[in-house]
Amino acid sequence: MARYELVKRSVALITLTNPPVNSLSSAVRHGIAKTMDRALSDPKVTAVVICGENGRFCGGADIREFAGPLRGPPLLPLLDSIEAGDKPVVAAIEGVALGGGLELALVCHYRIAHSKARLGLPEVTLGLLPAAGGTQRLPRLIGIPAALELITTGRHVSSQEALKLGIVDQVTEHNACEVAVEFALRAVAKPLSSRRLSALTVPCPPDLDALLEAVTMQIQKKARGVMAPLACVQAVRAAATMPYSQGIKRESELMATLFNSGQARALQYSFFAERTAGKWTLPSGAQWNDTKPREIRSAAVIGLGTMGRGIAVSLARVGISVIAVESDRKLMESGRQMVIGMLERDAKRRGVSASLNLLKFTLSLQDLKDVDLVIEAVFEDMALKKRVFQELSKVCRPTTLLCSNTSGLDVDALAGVTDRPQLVSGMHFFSPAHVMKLLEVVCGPRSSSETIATAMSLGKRMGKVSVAVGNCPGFVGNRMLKPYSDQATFLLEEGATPEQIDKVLEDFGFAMGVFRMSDLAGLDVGWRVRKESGLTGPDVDPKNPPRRRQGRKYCPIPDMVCEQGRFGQKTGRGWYMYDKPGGTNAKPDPLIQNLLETYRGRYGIKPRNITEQEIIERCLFALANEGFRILKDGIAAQPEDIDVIYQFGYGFPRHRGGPMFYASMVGLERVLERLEHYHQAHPDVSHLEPSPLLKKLVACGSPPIQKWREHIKTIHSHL
Ligand code: 3H9
Repeated sequence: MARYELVKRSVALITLTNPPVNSLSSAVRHGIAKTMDRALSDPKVTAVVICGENGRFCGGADIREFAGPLRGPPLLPLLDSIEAGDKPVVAAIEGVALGGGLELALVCHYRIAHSKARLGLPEVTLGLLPAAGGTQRLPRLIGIPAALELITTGRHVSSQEALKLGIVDQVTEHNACEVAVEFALRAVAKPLSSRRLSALTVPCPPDLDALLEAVTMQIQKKARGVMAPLACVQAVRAAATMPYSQGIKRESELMATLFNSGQARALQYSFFAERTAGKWTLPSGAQWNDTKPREIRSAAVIGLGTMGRGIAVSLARVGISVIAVESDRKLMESGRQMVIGMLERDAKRRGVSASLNLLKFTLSLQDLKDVDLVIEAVFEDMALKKRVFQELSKVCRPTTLLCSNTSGLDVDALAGVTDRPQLVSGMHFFSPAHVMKLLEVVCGPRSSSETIATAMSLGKRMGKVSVAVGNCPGFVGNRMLKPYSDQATFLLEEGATPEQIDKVLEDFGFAMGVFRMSDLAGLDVGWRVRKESGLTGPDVDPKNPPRRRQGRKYCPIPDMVCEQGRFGQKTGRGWYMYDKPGGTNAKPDPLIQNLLETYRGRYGIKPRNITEQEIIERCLFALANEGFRILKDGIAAQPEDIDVIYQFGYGFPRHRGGPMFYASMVGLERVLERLEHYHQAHPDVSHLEPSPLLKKLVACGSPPIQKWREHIKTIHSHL
């Protein structure tokens, strides 16, 4: 776990060996303690170099160990003892020095970084703070403002930036380890006292209080209700105002509070969920690690609406040549302007040149003969999509993969009109597609493992978090959205207002409440879907719209809002009013208040006071309940997939883990009991009826979320 060698006769080279990221597991800490003792006690050794195996210095504490009791030597005293040693220690940083890895480097007396290395203290993203002295040493090294920014955001910096900030002493293009050994030999005769960061005084800015206040306000605005960044500010304040020995105590106290919080558990769960989500398995048994994806060099995007434009940009900026197809010259020209503008802005932001030469625009599908993959992004209309797929099947070479950016239509029905159903899958992007990180890869029953592997790997290449899902109406994300938003509109009928519901959801941590999100997405989208599915239309009596349709409870209020031409932000009116069409500043609208009062009066509904607890429970437990159904139906393979989809596609707060993790934290028994309660009160709302899987899990003693899979594995999977 820590290898020891003597090099150049007098330098002890300690190599951390815990693949893949050389995290500081108990065995590694033990290894460091042992090898450091050996180096410090061996008179032949004049200096020490610490490096990591396989070109990675260290990815920090072993996050998996946080779930159990502490074993092995604690990190902080171990690091303090390295710094206190009387032989120079040099960190040779290749790959990454993150979290505890950077804290280890900070107790070394010198730091040499490879030019491609990345450094940072990302503990805050795991709901923690750098508790092995990081909050106390970094400010002493680079000053309060810079340290505060790095610690509260968890941002990684390049080695070049680290050099500018003063975190590292030298950046090299060569083998960092070899350079560090030479450096160590030169450092032998030099005094170490000024290299021990804990002994330095903090360069304290005169306006410390104002600075900390400003950062606190910024955090409260951006990360509402999130504890860790605020604790980081307090720890840095301690560094600025207390001697090291007291500051470190404060750091530990703050860490203890965070460590035991639900937020830290949720954020660490989220870290692993994001990685687990990429590991798909199909009913055939084929899986992520035994199926080779095809290489995609060229792709086509059909339709240059909002989605198509974002998809074209996502492809081109990772070096894939793109043919974009539109049906009419005017649309094609405006699409071209927008795609070029988006790519140019994106390239400017990233400091690279825009890959405009990769783009081609055409009116003819005939031009797609030779592309490797097509992503269809036309209107959400099955007949139209089928026509496109039929045409593609004729035009493209037989090996071209055909994907649909549908948000919920039957991918297998599209596959069925082609000559290559095994090469068809869904690639459901989220709007705006070049910004949003989520990609649902929809596996049809006939999609081959190579098709899924290729779509998943293409997603990864485009920087997306890709999740494989089964084929059913709405897939995972949009299928779950329905009960969630239905509950919100039923609550309006009963006495709530859009702003009340949104405030509760936003205080919970959602980026946007359900009504503000609908206004942003456009209310006409859902209206069109409801009309197409026969739920509303010209046959409905506008004066007395029925509240039961197709055998279920139905809330006509969203249709009534649309009938007034209120489609959300784009029309300047929706659930809220805006300064102008396209405005984003949502204000409560008395007309909506009026509409709700008239509606309740018409149906004799006596408005009641609705509590925050009821809003949370009805919206979020209904959301999770559908998640349990999705798991049982085999549309998602594991709860982590659902949670990742909700975090990256629907603004579910990461520090709550996602709807399924949230349900597990509330307690499955409690969720079941509340759903039963609400279903009793609303027996005509089927999505409030507790799902069989939820009941089964409760009957099995509510196992932890990581064990749910064992209770669903017998069910037929669509994945
Ligand atoms: C800390 O240090 C606390 C201290 O301040 C004080 C304590 C007292 N532990 O991301 P990848 C796994 S908190 C355990 O796919 P990449 C990961 O799950 C820690 N496991 O690779 C995956 O497993 P699998 C602060 C870890 O190349 C595999 O390694 N540190 C850890 O895209 C590959 O990971 C951080 O927050 C870990 N620390 O990215 C850094 N790190 O193969 C967290 C990774 O089974 N790590 N794994 O799915 C990262 O940000 C990225 O993993 C890294 C590599 C950039 C290092």
